[in-house]
Amino acid sequence: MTESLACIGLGANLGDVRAVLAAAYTELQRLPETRHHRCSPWFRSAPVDASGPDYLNAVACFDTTLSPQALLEALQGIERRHGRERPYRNAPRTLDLDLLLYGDQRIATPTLTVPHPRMHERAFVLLPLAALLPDTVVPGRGPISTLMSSVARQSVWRAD
Ligand code: A4P
Ligand code: MG
Repeated sequence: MTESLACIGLGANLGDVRAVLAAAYTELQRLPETRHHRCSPWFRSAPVDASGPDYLNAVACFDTTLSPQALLEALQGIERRHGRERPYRNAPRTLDLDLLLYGDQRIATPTLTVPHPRMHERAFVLLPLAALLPDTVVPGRGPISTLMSSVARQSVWRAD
């Protein structure tokens, strides 16, 4: 199978969020059929469309031959190991791992939508992604530089 660049959004707003994000990135690096891992700086932001404490967010990218569905299942396995519970949509969470981009593919199945359907309107995704891959073009949405100008009023700040 050919290799694709996968981008993962990491977010947490419950518990020791720094430790959780660091552990999650380590687990991503250990996934089979993945290589060339890199992680953005970490950013803090107020919850968007949600409540609870501020979030810590980052984006990780790697090359992979895992299929998008296999990768989603691997992400959900990591979430579960970190005690993720889903009492209601957008509930505060110990760890949220979203598949943001998978190469330049557009995917719409009952369990997986790629690009992630809300990523283009969220500064807490776009800023870390741009820090890592400034030339990203979000399929169906456009260049990340253009997308960032429309979220400039959302306050997101570097956490390191
Ligand atoms: N699913 C479909 N497409 C995808 C994808 N590309 N990546 C399905 C991951 N999952 C995808 O997700 C529900 C279902 O979406 C999964 O079973 C999967 O089959 P979930 O993580 O269980 O539920 P959720 O967290 O309620 O939804 P989601 O989509 O993760 O929420 P959002 O829209 O990502 O929002 N504010 C700040 N500042 N920082 C944040 O990180 N995160 C959210 C979550 C809200 N506000 C936030 C942040
Ligand atoms: Mg999620």
